[in-house]
Amino acid sequence: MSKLVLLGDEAIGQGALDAGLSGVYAYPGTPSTEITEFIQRSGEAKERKVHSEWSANEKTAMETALGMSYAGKRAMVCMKHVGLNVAADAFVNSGMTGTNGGLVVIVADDPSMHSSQNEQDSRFYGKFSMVPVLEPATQQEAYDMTRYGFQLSEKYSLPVMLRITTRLAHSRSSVSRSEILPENELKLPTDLKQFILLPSLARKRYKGLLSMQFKLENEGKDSGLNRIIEGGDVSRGIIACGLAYNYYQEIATEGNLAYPVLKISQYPLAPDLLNEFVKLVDEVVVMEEGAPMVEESLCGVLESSYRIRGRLDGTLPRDGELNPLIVRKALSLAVEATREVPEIVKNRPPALCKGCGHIDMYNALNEALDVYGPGRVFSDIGCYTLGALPPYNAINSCVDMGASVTMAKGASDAGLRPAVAVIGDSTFTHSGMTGLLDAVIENTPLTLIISDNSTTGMTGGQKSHATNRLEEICKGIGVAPDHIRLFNPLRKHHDVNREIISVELEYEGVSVIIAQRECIQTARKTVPSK
Ligand SMILES: Cc1ncc(C[n+]2csc(CCOP(=O)(O)OP(=O)(O)O)c2C)c(N)n1
Ligand code: SF4
Repeated sequence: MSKLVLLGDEAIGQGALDAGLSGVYAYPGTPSTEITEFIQRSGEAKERKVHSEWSANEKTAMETALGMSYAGKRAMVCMKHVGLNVAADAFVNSGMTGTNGGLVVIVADDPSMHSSQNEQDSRFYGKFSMVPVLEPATQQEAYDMTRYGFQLSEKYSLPVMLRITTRLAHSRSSVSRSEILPENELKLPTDLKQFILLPSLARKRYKGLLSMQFKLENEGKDSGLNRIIEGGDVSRGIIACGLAYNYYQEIATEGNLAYPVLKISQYPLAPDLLNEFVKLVDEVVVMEEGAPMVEESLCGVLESSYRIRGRLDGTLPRDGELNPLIVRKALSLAVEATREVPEIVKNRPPALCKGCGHIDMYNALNEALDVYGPGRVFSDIGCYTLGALPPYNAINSCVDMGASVTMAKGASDAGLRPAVAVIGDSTFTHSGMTGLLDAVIENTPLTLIISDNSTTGMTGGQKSHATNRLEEICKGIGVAPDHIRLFNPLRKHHDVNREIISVELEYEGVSVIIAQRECIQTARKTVPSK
Protein backbone atom coordinates (compact mmCIF):
# COMPACT_ATOMS: atom_id res chain seq x y z
CA MET A 1 0.00 0.00 0.00
CA SER A 2 1.01 3.64 -0.39
CA LYS A 3 3.10 5.75 1.96
CA LEU A 4 1.98 9.22 3.01
CA VAL A 5 3.57 12.00 5.04
CA LEU A 6 1.00 12.83 7.70
CA LEU A 7 0.44 14.75 10.91
CA GLY A 8 -0.36 12.48 13.86
CA ASP A 9 -3.94 13.78 13.64
CA GLU A 10 -4.11 13.01 9.92
CA ALA A 11 -2.68 9.53 10.48
CA ILE A 12 -5.59 8.85 12.84
CA GLY A 13 -8.09 10.17 10.26
CA GLN A 14 -6.57 8.00 7.52
CA GLY A 15 -6.30 5.02 9.88
CA ALA A 16 -9.98 5.29 10.73
CA LEU A 17 -11.05 5.62 7.09
CA ASP A 18 -8.95 2.59 6.12
CA ALA A 19 -10.42 0.63 9.05
CA GLY A 20 -13.97 0.96 7.66
CA LEU A 21 -15.18 4.08 9.49
CA SER A 22 -18.79 5.13 8.87
CA GLY A 23 -18.93 8.34 10.93
CA VAL A 24 -16.77 10.77 12.89
CA TYR A 25 -18.31 13.04 15.52
CA ALA A 26 -16.35 15.87 17.07
CA TYR A 27 -16.24 19.37 18.47
CA PRO A 28 -13.12 21.34 17.53
CA GLY A 29 -10.35 21.76 20.10
CA THR A 30 -6.58 22.00 19.80
CA PRO A 31 -4.76 19.65 19.29
CA SER A 32 -7.51 17.33 17.97
CA THR A 33 -9.22 19.51 15.32
CA GLU A 34 -7.21 18.34 12.31
CA ILE A 35 -8.47 14.73 12.59
CA THR A 36 -12.02 15.66 11.62
CA GLU A 37 -10.87 18.32 9.16
CA PHE A 38 -8.77 15.64 7.41
CA ILE A 39 -11.79 13.36 7.06
CA GLN A 40 -13.94 16.29 5.90
CA ARG A 41 -11.40 17.01 3.12
CA SER A 42 -10.91 13.39 2.10
CA GLY A 43 -12.21 12.45 -1.36
CA GLU A 44 -12.55 8.81 -0.27
CA ALA A 45 -14.69 9.83 2.72
CA LYS A 46 -16.94 11.95 0.48
CA GLU A 47 -17.32 9.13 -2.00
CA ARG A 48 -18.24 6.69 0.76
CA LYS A 49 -20.50 9.31 2.41
CA VAL A 50 -18.71 8.96 5.75
CA HIS A 51 -20.53 11.25 8.19
CA SER A 52 -18.23 14.08 9.32
CA GLU A 53 -20.23 17.18 10.37
CA TRP A 54 -19.21 18.98 13.58
CA SER A 55 -21.36 18.32 16.67
CA ALA A 56 -22.74 20.93 19.09
CA ASN A 57 -20.36 19.75 21.82
CA GLU A 58 -18.32 16.75 22.92
CA LYS A 59 -21.18 15.15 24.83
CA THR A 60 -23.50 15.18 21.81
CA ALA A 61 -20.59 13.88 19.71
CA MET A 62 -19.95 10.97 22.09
CA GLU A 63 -23.61 10.03 22.33
CA THR A 64 -24.18 10.22 18.58
CA ALA A 65 -21.18 7.98 17.96
CA LEU A 66 -22.57 5.54 20.51
CA GLY A 67 -25.83 5.55 18.54
CA MET A 68 -23.96 4.73 15.34
CA SER A 69 -22.16 1.92 17.14
CA TYR A 70 -25.54 0.64 18.42
CA ALA A 71 -26.59 0.37 14.77
CA GLY A 72 -23.56 -1.83 14.09
CA LYS A 73 -21.31 0.63 12.23
CA ARG A 74 -17.82 1.84 13.13
CA ALA A 75 -17.79 5.30 14.67
CA MET A 76 -15.10 7.63 16.00
CA VAL A 77 -15.31 10.60 18.39
CA CYS A 78 -12.57 13.25 18.59
CA MET A 79 -11.99 15.90 21.20
CA LYS A 80 -9.39 17.70 23.21
CA HIS A 81 -8.78 16.59 26.80
CA VAL A 82 -11.10 19.14 28.46
CA GLY A 83 -13.77 18.06 25.99
CA LEU A 84 -13.73 14.69 27.71
CA ASN A 85 -14.95 16.42 30.88
CA VAL A 86 -17.98 17.55 28.87
CA ALA A 87 -18.46 14.08 27.36
CA ALA A 88 -17.64 12.25 30.61
CA ASP A 89 -21.18 11.19 31.50
CA ALA A 90 -21.66 9.54 28.12
CA PHE A 91 -18.09 8.21 27.98
CA VAL A 92 -18.11 6.51 31.39
CA ASN A 93 -21.54 5.01 30.74
CA SER A 94 -20.52 3.77 27.30
CA GLY A 95 -18.12 1.48 29.17
CA MET A 96 -21.19 0.14 30.95
CA THR A 97 -23.40 -0.28 27.89
CA GLY A 98 -20.57 -1.55 25.75
CA THR A 99 -20.73 -1.19 21.98
CA ASN A 100 -21.97 -3.01 18.90
CA GLY A 101 -20.02 -1.59 15.94
CA GLY A 102 -16.44 -0.56 16.81
CA LEU A 103 -16.18 2.72 18.71
CA VAL A 104 -12.87 4.59 19.09
CA VAL A 105 -12.67 7.74 21.22
CA ILE A 106 -9.72 9.96 20.36
CA VAL A 107 -8.65 12.31 23.13
CA ALA A 108 -5.82 14.77 22.50
CA ASP A 109 -4.09 15.93 25.67
CA ASP A 110 -2.13 19.15 25.87
CA PRO A 111 0.72 18.88 28.41
CA SER A 112 2.35 22.29 28.93
CA MET A 113 -1.03 23.87 28.13
CA HIS A 114 -0.03 25.29 24.74
CA SER A 115 -3.69 26.16 24.16
CA SER A 116 -5.69 24.85 27.09
CA GLN A 117 -6.85 25.69 30.58
CA ASN A 118 -5.20 22.66 32.21
CA GLU A 119 -3.00 19.65 31.39
CA GLN A 120 -5.20 16.83 32.71
CA ASP A 121 -4.20 13.31 31.70
CA SER A 122 -7.03 11.46 29.96
CA ARG A 123 -5.59 8.02 30.75
CA PHE A 124 -7.23 8.39 34.18
CA TYR A 125 -10.65 8.53 32.53
CA GLY A 126 -9.87 5.27 30.76
CA LYS A 127 -8.78 3.74 34.03
CA PHE A 128 -11.85 4.58 36.05
CA SER A 129 -14.19 3.78 33.17
CA MET A 130 -12.29 0.47 32.85
CA VAL A 131 -12.04 0.74 29.08
CA PRO A 132 -8.85 0.04 27.12
CA VAL A 133 -6.57 2.98 26.31
CA LEU A 134 -4.02 3.03 23.49
CA GLU A 135 -1.12 5.48 23.42
CA PRO A 136 0.92 5.66 20.20
CA ALA A 137 4.55 6.80 20.12
CA THR A 138 4.76 7.68 16.43
CA GLN A 139 2.54 8.72 13.52
CA GLN A 140 2.75 5.17 12.12
CA GLU A 141 1.57 3.80 15.45
CA ALA A 142 -1.23 6.39 15.48
CA TYR A 143 -2.39 4.99 12.13
CA ASP A 144 -1.98 1.33 13.15
CA MET A 145 -3.49 1.73 16.61
CA THR A 146 -6.60 3.46 15.27
CA ARG A 147 -7.20 0.36 13.16
CA TYR A 148 -6.36 -1.95 16.07
CA GLY A 149 -8.67 0.14 18.29
CA PHE A 150 -11.66 -0.76 16.13
CA GLN A 151 -10.68 -4.45 16.21
CA LEU A 152 -10.25 -4.40 19.99
CA SER A 153 -13.54 -2.55 20.40
CA GLU A 154 -15.38 -5.16 18.33
CA LYS A 155 -13.62 -8.07 20.07
CA TYR A 156 -14.72 -6.96 23.56
CA SER A 157 -17.78 -4.86 22.60
CA LEU A 158 -16.23 -1.94 24.47
CA PRO A 159 -15.29 1.60 23.48
CA VAL A 160 -11.54 2.09 23.14
CA MET A 161 -9.78 5.37 23.92
CA LEU A 162 -6.80 6.46 21.88
CA ARG A 163 -4.82 9.11 23.72
CA ILE A 164 -2.37 11.39 21.95
CA THR A 165 -0.52 14.54 22.99
CA THR A 166 0.20 17.82 21.21
CA ARG A 167 3.61 17.02 19.66
CA LEU A 168 2.42 13.78 18.14
CA ALA A 169 -0.79 15.38 16.87
CA HIS A 170 1.03 18.27 15.23
CA SER A 171 4.22 16.75 13.81
CA ARG A 172 4.62 14.88 10.54
CA SER A 173 6.17 11.59 9.59
CA SER A 174 5.78 9.00 6.89
CA VAL A 175 3.00 6.48 7.34
CA SER A 176 2.46 3.23 5.42
CA ARG A 177 -1.16 2.41 4.78
CA SER A 178 -2.71 -1.04 5.22
CA GLU A 179 -5.45 -2.58 3.12
CA ILE A 180 -8.80 -0.79 3.24
CA LEU A 181 -11.47 -2.62 5.18
CA PRO A 182 -15.15 -2.46 4.19
CA GLU A 183 -17.60 -0.63 6.45
CA ASN A 184 -19.91 -2.73 8.63
CA GLU A 185 -23.47 -3.44 7.53
CA LEU A 186 -26.31 -1.99 9.59
CA LYS A 187 -26.88 -4.54 12.38
CA LEU A 188 -28.76 -4.19 15.66
CA PRO A 189 -27.23 -5.53 18.88
CA THR A 190 -28.11 -9.18 19.53
CA ASP A 191 -29.31 -8.22 23.02
CA LEU A 192 -31.79 -5.37 22.60
CA LYS A 193 -31.51 -4.57 26.31
CA GLN A 194 -27.72 -4.09 26.16
CA PHE A 195 -27.93 -0.31 26.10
CA ILE A 196 -30.58 0.06 28.82
CA LEU A 197 -28.78 1.08 32.01
CA LEU A 198 -31.66 0.52 34.41
CA PRO A 199 -30.06 -0.39 37.76
CA SER A 200 -31.00 -4.08 37.58
CA LEU A 201 -29.47 -4.38 34.09
CA ALA A 202 -26.55 -2.04 34.82
CA ARG A 203 -25.43 -4.18 37.78
CA LYS A 204 -25.08 -7.17 35.45
CA ARG A 205 -23.20 -5.16 32.88
CA TYR A 206 -20.83 -3.84 35.54
CA LYS A 207 -19.98 -7.36 36.66
CA GLY A 208 -19.28 -8.22 33.03
CA LEU A 209 -17.00 -5.18 32.70
CA LEU A 210 -15.12 -6.12 35.86
CA SER A 211 -14.67 -9.70 34.72
CA MET A 212 -13.11 -8.52 31.45
CA GLN A 213 -10.28 -6.60 33.10
CA PHE A 214 -7.83 -9.50 33.41
CA LYS A 215 -8.28 -10.36 29.73
CA LEU A 216 -7.78 -6.70 28.80
CA GLU A 217 -4.52 -6.59 30.78
CA ASN A 218 -3.25 -9.58 28.80
CA GLU A 219 -4.34 -8.01 25.51
CA GLY A 220 -1.61 -5.41 25.97
CA LYS A 221 0.99 -8.19 26.07
CA ASP A 222 -0.53 -10.28 23.29
CA SER A 223 -0.84 -7.29 20.95
CA GLY A 224 2.87 -6.55 21.44
CA LEU A 225 2.03 -2.93 22.27
CA ASN A 226 3.42 -3.45 25.77
CA ARG A 227 6.73 -5.21 25.47
CA ILE A 228 10.14 -5.54 27.03
CA ILE A 229 13.07 -4.59 24.84
CA GLU A 230 16.19 -6.13 26.29
CA GLY A 231 19.39 -4.18 26.96
CA GLY A 232 22.83 -4.99 28.35
CA ASP A 233 23.07 -2.27 31.00
CA VAL A 234 20.75 -3.37 33.80
CA SER A 235 21.86 -0.65 36.23
CA ARG A 236 18.70 1.11 35.12
CA GLY A 237 15.53 0.31 33.22
CA ILE A 238 13.31 2.70 31.31
CA ILE A 239 9.53 2.51 31.33
CA ALA A 240 8.47 4.67 28.41
CA CYS A 241 4.79 5.36 27.74
CA GLY A 242 3.43 6.61 24.42
CA LEU A 243 5.39 9.49 22.92
CA ALA A 244 8.03 9.32 25.69
CA TYR A 245 9.31 6.15 23.98
CA ASN A 246 10.02 8.20 20.87
CA TYR A 247 12.02 10.75 22.90
CA TYR A 248 13.96 8.03 24.68
CA GLN A 249 14.77 6.27 21.41
CA GLU A 250 16.17 9.52 20.03
CA ILE A 251 18.66 10.00 22.82
CA ALA A 252 19.41 6.26 23.28
CA THR A 253 20.52 6.04 19.64
CA GLU A 254 22.60 9.20 19.96
CA GLY A 255 24.23 8.16 23.24
CA ASN A 256 24.51 4.38 22.63
CA LEU A 257 22.46 3.65 25.74
CA ALA A 258 21.75 0.00 26.43
CA TYR A 259 19.16 0.10 29.20
CA PRO A 260 16.33 -2.41 29.02
CA VAL A 261 13.07 -0.70 28.08
CA LEU A 262 9.46 -1.51 28.85
CA LYS A 263 7.52 0.14 26.05
CA ILE A 264 3.93 0.86 27.04
CA SER A 265 1.21 1.74 24.56
CA GLN A 266 -1.81 -0.08 25.92
CA TYR A 267 -3.77 0.04 29.18
CA PRO A 268 -4.82 -1.58 31.49
CA LEU A 269 -1.32 -2.78 32.34
CA ALA A 270 -0.59 -6.35 33.33
CA PRO A 271 1.03 -6.26 36.83
CA ASP A 272 3.11 -9.36 36.01
CA LEU A 273 4.74 -7.58 33.05
CA LEU A 274 5.72 -4.69 35.33
CA ASN A 275 7.06 -7.11 37.93
CA GLU A 276 8.99 -9.07 35.33
CA PHE A 277 10.60 -5.86 34.11
CA VAL A 278 11.58 -4.36 37.44
CA LYS A 279 13.26 -7.63 38.44
CA LEU A 280 15.61 -7.26 35.47
CA VAL A 281 17.02 -3.87 36.54
CA ASP A 282 18.36 -2.08 39.64
CA GLU A 283 16.13 0.97 39.34
CA VAL A 284 13.56 2.31 36.91
CA VAL A 285 12.98 5.71 35.38
CA VAL A 286 9.35 6.14 34.34
CA MET A 287 8.82 8.48 31.42
CA GLU A 288 5.23 9.42 30.67
CA GLU A 289 3.50 12.46 29.19
CA GLY A 290 1.03 14.06 31.58
CA ALA A 291 0.55 12.83 35.13
CA PRO A 292 2.72 10.17 36.83
CA MET A 293 -0.01 7.55 36.44
CA VAL A 294 2.17 4.47 35.82
CA GLU A 295 4.78 5.73 38.29
CA GLU A 296 2.19 6.06 41.06
CA SER A 297 0.80 2.62 40.36
CA LEU A 298 4.32 1.14 40.68
CA CYS A 299 4.87 2.88 44.01
CA GLY A 300 1.90 0.98 45.37
CA VAL A 301 3.06 -2.39 44.00
CA LEU A 302 6.79 -2.66 44.56
CA GLU A 303 8.85 -3.14 47.72
CA SER A 304 9.55 0.17 49.43
CA SER A 305 13.32 -0.19 48.95
CA TYR A 306 13.03 -0.34 45.17
CA ARG A 307 14.11 2.86 43.41
CA ILE A 308 11.52 4.36 41.14
CA ARG A 309 12.48 7.56 39.47
CA GLY A 310 10.24 9.82 37.48
CA ARG A 311 8.01 12.83 37.91
CA LEU A 312 7.30 12.14 41.59
CA ASP A 313 10.90 12.34 42.87
CA GLY A 314 11.88 15.23 40.59
CA THR A 315 14.01 13.19 38.13
CA LEU A 316 11.59 14.54 35.54
CA PRO A 317 9.60 17.78 36.03
CA ARG A 318 6.20 17.22 37.64
CA ASP A 319 4.40 19.33 35.06
CA GLY A 320 4.74 20.18 31.39
CA GLU A 321 5.46 18.02 28.38
CA LEU A 322 8.59 15.92 27.96
CA ASN A 323 11.20 16.43 25.24
CA PRO A 324 14.56 14.84 24.39
CA LEU A 325 16.42 17.48 26.41
CA ILE A 326 14.46 16.72 29.58
CA VAL A 327 14.98 13.00 29.01
CA ARG A 328 18.77 13.55 28.66
CA LYS A 329 18.88 15.47 31.93
CA ALA A 330 16.89 12.74 33.70
CA LEU A 331 19.50 10.18 32.65
CA SER A 332 22.38 12.46 33.78
CA LEU A 333 23.68 12.84 30.23
CA ALA A 334 25.59 15.93 29.13
CA VAL A 335 23.31 18.62 27.79
CA GLU A 336 24.65 20.82 25.04
CA ALA A 337 23.88 24.51 25.23
CA THR A 338 20.89 25.33 23.09
CA ARG A 339 20.63 28.42 20.94
CA GLU A 340 19.12 31.54 22.44
CA VAL A 341 15.56 32.25 21.34
CA PRO A 342 15.72 35.45 19.24
CA GLU A 343 14.02 38.51 20.74
CA ILE A 344 11.60 38.71 17.82
CA VAL A 345 10.24 35.27 18.69
CA LYS A 346 10.11 35.84 22.46
CA ASN A 347 7.18 37.49 24.19
CA ARG A 348 4.57 37.32 21.50
CA PRO A 349 1.39 37.01 23.51
CA PRO A 350 -1.69 36.21 21.45
CA ALA A 351 -3.81 39.21 20.52
CA LEU A 352 -7.16 39.92 18.91
CA CYS A 353 -6.75 40.57 15.17
CA LYS A 354 -6.79 44.18 14.11
CA GLY A 355 -10.38 45.04 13.15
CA CYS A 356 -11.96 42.13 15.08
CA GLY A 357 -15.57 42.75 16.17
CA HIS A 358 -14.79 41.57 19.73
CA ILE A 359 -12.65 44.73 20.13
CA ASP A 360 -15.51 47.11 19.36
CA MET A 361 -17.85 45.10 21.59
CA TYR A 362 -15.38 45.37 24.51
CA ASN A 363 -14.80 49.09 23.91
CA ALA A 364 -18.55 49.70 24.17
CA LEU A 365 -18.92 47.39 27.20
CA ASN A 366 -15.98 48.93 29.08
CA GLU A 367 -17.39 52.40 28.63
CA ALA A 368 -20.89 51.35 29.70
CA LEU A 369 -19.45 49.72 32.84
CA ASP A 370 -17.31 52.72 33.81
CA VAL A 371 -19.97 54.05 36.18
CA TYR A 372 -20.16 50.77 38.12
CA GLY A 373 -16.46 49.99 38.55
CA PRO A 374 -14.52 46.87 37.57
CA GLY A 375 -14.93 43.18 38.46
CA ARG A 376 -18.33 42.23 37.05
CA VAL A 377 -17.71 40.52 33.68
CA PHE A 378 -17.72 36.72 33.49
CA SER A 379 -16.35 35.46 30.23
CA ASP A 380 -15.78 32.22 28.43
CA ILE A 381 -13.44 30.44 26.05
CA GLY A 382 -12.74 31.71 22.55
CA CYS A 383 -10.92 34.55 20.80
CA TYR A 384 -12.89 36.99 22.99
CA THR A 385 -11.02 35.64 26.06
CA LEU A 386 -8.16 37.80 24.83
CA GLY A 387 -10.24 40.70 26.15
CA ALA A 388 -8.54 39.78 29.46
CA LEU A 389 -5.31 41.36 28.17
CA PRO A 390 -4.39 45.05 27.99
CA PRO A 391 -5.51 47.42 26.67
CA TYR A 392 -9.02 46.01 27.25
CA ASN A 393 -8.72 44.35 30.69
CA ALA A 394 -12.39 43.69 30.12
CA ILE A 395 -13.12 40.33 31.76
CA ASN A 396 -12.79 38.69 35.16
CA SER A 397 -13.23 34.98 34.52
CA CYS A 398 -12.63 32.17 32.00
CA VAL A 399 -13.14 28.72 33.50
CA ASP A 400 -14.79 26.24 31.14
CA MET A 401 -17.09 26.41 28.16
CA GLY A 402 -20.44 27.86 29.24
CA ALA A 403 -19.31 29.07 32.68
CA SER A 404 -19.75 32.75 31.78
CA VAL A 405 -23.55 32.62 31.96
CA THR A 406 -23.77 30.44 35.05
CA MET A 407 -21.08 32.33 36.99
CA ALA A 408 -22.81 35.62 36.19
CA LYS A 409 -26.04 34.05 37.46
CA GLY A 410 -24.37 32.94 40.71
CA ALA A 411 -22.85 36.38 41.25
CA SER A 412 -26.19 38.01 40.49
CA ASP A 413 -27.89 35.64 42.97
CA ALA A 414 -25.31 36.87 45.48
CA GLY A 415 -26.40 40.46 44.81
CA LEU A 416 -23.83 41.71 42.27
CA ARG A 417 -25.39 44.37 39.99
CA PRO A 418 -24.89 44.55 37.15
CA ALA A 419 -23.64 41.02 36.43
CA VAL A 420 -22.45 40.54 32.86
CA ALA A 421 -21.62 37.41 30.87
CA VAL A 422 -19.67 37.50 27.58
CA ILE A 423 -19.73 34.39 25.40
CA GLY A 424 -18.98 33.51 21.77
CA ASP A 425 -21.61 32.12 19.42
CA SER A 426 -20.14 28.61 19.20
CA THR A 427 -19.53 28.43 22.94
CA PHE A 428 -23.14 29.54 23.50
CA THR A 429 -24.57 26.60 21.55
CA HIS A 430 -21.89 24.28 23.01
CA SER A 431 -22.97 24.83 26.61
CA GLY A 432 -24.22 28.36 27.26
CA MET A 433 -27.87 27.74 26.37
CA THR A 434 -28.69 25.61 29.40
CA GLY A 435 -27.22 28.21 31.77
CA LEU A 436 -29.35 30.87 30.09
CA LEU A 437 -32.41 28.68 30.70
CA ASP A 438 -31.53 28.59 34.43
CA ALA A 439 -31.42 32.40 34.44
CA VAL A 440 -34.70 32.70 32.52
CA ILE A 441 -36.51 30.31 34.86
CA GLU A 442 -35.66 32.57 37.82
CA ASN A 443 -35.62 35.83 35.84
CA THR A 444 -32.16 36.47 37.28
CA PRO A 445 -30.91 40.00 36.61
CA LEU A 446 -27.98 39.57 34.25
CA THR A 447 -26.85 40.85 30.88
CA LEU A 448 -25.53 38.25 28.46
CA ILE A 449 -23.52 39.51 25.52
CA ILE A 450 -23.13 36.96 22.72
CA SER A 451 -20.21 38.14 20.63
CA ASP A 452 -21.35 36.52 17.42
CA ASN A 453 -18.73 36.31 14.68
CA SER A 454 -20.57 33.51 12.80
CA THR A 455 -17.74 31.05 13.30
CA THR A 456 -15.69 29.03 15.78
CA GLY A 457 -12.83 31.49 15.49
CA MET A 458 -10.25 30.35 17.98
CA THR A 459 -9.89 26.84 16.55
CA GLY A 460 -9.55 28.00 12.95
CA GLY A 461 -12.99 29.01 11.73
CA GLN A 462 -15.15 25.89 11.76
CA LYS A 463 -18.90 26.24 11.17
CA SER A 464 -20.87 27.47 14.18
CA HIS A 465 -24.23 25.88 15.03
CA ALA A 466 -25.38 29.35 16.17
CA THR A 467 -25.13 31.13 12.82
CA ASN A 468 -28.45 32.87 11.99
CA ARG A 469 -30.17 31.13 14.89
CA LEU A 470 -29.27 33.12 18.00
CA GLU A 471 -32.30 35.40 18.20
CA GLU A 472 -34.73 32.52 17.72
CA ILE A 473 -32.86 30.32 20.22
CA CYS A 474 -32.96 33.06 22.88
CA LYS A 475 -36.66 33.65 22.25
CA GLY A 476 -37.28 29.91 22.44
CA ILE A 477 -35.44 29.70 25.75
CA GLY A 478 -37.79 32.37 27.04
CA VAL A 479 -35.84 35.65 27.02
CA ALA A 480 -38.33 38.53 26.67
CA PRO A 481 -38.15 39.70 23.01
CA ASP A 482 -37.83 43.37 24.15
CA HIS A 483 -34.61 42.43 25.91
CA ILE A 484 -32.99 40.65 23.02
CA ARG A 485 -30.98 43.46 21.45
CA LEU A 486 -28.81 43.35 18.36
CA PHE A 487 -25.95 45.58 17.36
CA ASN A 488 -23.14 45.72 14.86
CA PRO A 489 -19.80 46.09 16.68
CA LEU A 490 -18.17 48.72 14.48
CA ARG A 491 -16.39 51.86 15.66
CA LYS A 492 -18.87 54.08 13.82
CA HIS A 493 -21.74 52.61 15.89
CA HIS A 494 -19.85 52.93 19.20
CA ASP A 495 -22.19 55.44 20.90
CA VAL A 496 -25.36 53.58 19.94
CA ASN A 497 -23.87 50.26 21.05
CA ARG A 498 -22.68 51.63 24.40
CA GLU A 499 -26.15 53.08 24.99
CA ILE A 500 -27.85 49.72 24.28
CA ILE A 501 -25.55 48.04 26.80
CA SER A 502 -26.12 50.80 29.40
CA VAL A 503 -29.90 50.40 29.17
CA GLU A 504 -29.78 46.61 29.53
CA LEU A 505 -27.32 46.75 32.46
CA GLU A 506 -30.04 48.54 34.43
CA TYR A 507 -32.73 45.95 33.60
CA GLU A 508 -33.72 43.77 36.58
CA GLY A 509 -34.12 40.58 34.54
CA VAL A 510 -32.44 38.56 31.80
CA SER A 511 -31.29 40.48 28.77
CA VAL A 512 -29.30 39.23 25.82
CA ILE A 513 -27.29 41.47 23.52
CA ILE A 514 -26.12 39.91 20.27
CA ALA A 515 -23.08 41.76 18.91
CA GLN A 516 -23.04 40.47 15.34
CA ARG A 517 -20.17 40.96 12.90
CA GLU A 518 -18.36 38.18 11.00
CA CYS A 519 -14.81 37.26 12.01
CA ILE A 520 -12.55 39.13 9.63
CA GLN A 521 -10.43 36.04 9.04
CA THR A 522 -13.33 33.90 7.80
CA ALA A 523 -14.85 36.88 5.95
CA ARG A 524 -11.55 37.23 4.09
CA LYS A 525 -11.68 33.56 3.04
CA THR A 526 -15.23 33.85 1.70
CA VAL A 527 -14.67 37.00 -0.40
CA PRO A 528 -14.43 35.73 -3.98
CA SER A 529 -11.02 36.47 -5.49
CA LYS A 530 -11.02 38.55 -8.68
C1 LIG B 1 -14.73 21.67 26.36
C2 LIG B 1 -13.90 22.40 25.34
N1 LIG B 1 -14.02 22.06 24.05
C3 LIG B 1 -13.29 22.70 23.11
C4 LIG B 1 -12.44 23.71 23.48
C5 LIG B 1 -11.61 24.39 22.42
N2 LIG B 1 -12.11 25.74 22.11
C6 LIG B 1 -11.63 26.82 22.71
S1 LIG B 1 -12.37 28.20 22.19
C7 LIG B 1 -13.34 27.39 21.13
C8 LIG B 1 -14.30 28.02 20.20
C9 LIG B 1 -14.84 29.28 20.56
O1 LIG B 1 -15.70 29.70 19.53
P1 LIG B 1 -16.66 30.91 19.78
O2 LIG B 1 -17.35 30.74 21.07
O3 LIG B 1 -17.54 31.09 18.61
O4 LIG B 1 -15.65 32.14 19.93
P2 LIG B 1 -14.60 32.76 18.89
O5 LIG B 1 -13.31 32.04 19.08
O6 LIG B 1 -15.16 32.58 17.52
O7 LIG B 1 -14.48 34.18 19.29
C10 LIG B 1 -13.09 26.04 21.21
C11 LIG B 1 -13.76 25.06 20.39
C12 LIG B 1 -12.33 24.01 24.85
N3 LIG B 1 -11.49 24.93 25.31
N4 LIG B 1 -13.07 23.36 25.75
S1 SF4 C 1 -9.75 35.06 14.32
FE1 SF4 C 1 -11.62 36.26 14.03
S2 SF4 C 1 -12.63 36.28 16.04
FE2 SF4 C 1 -10.52 35.62 16.36
S3 SF4 C 1 -9.41 37.50 16.88
FE3 SF4 C 1 -9.20 37.21 14.67
S4 SF4 C 1 -10.91 38.37 13.77
FE4 SF4 C 1 -11.35 38.11 15.94
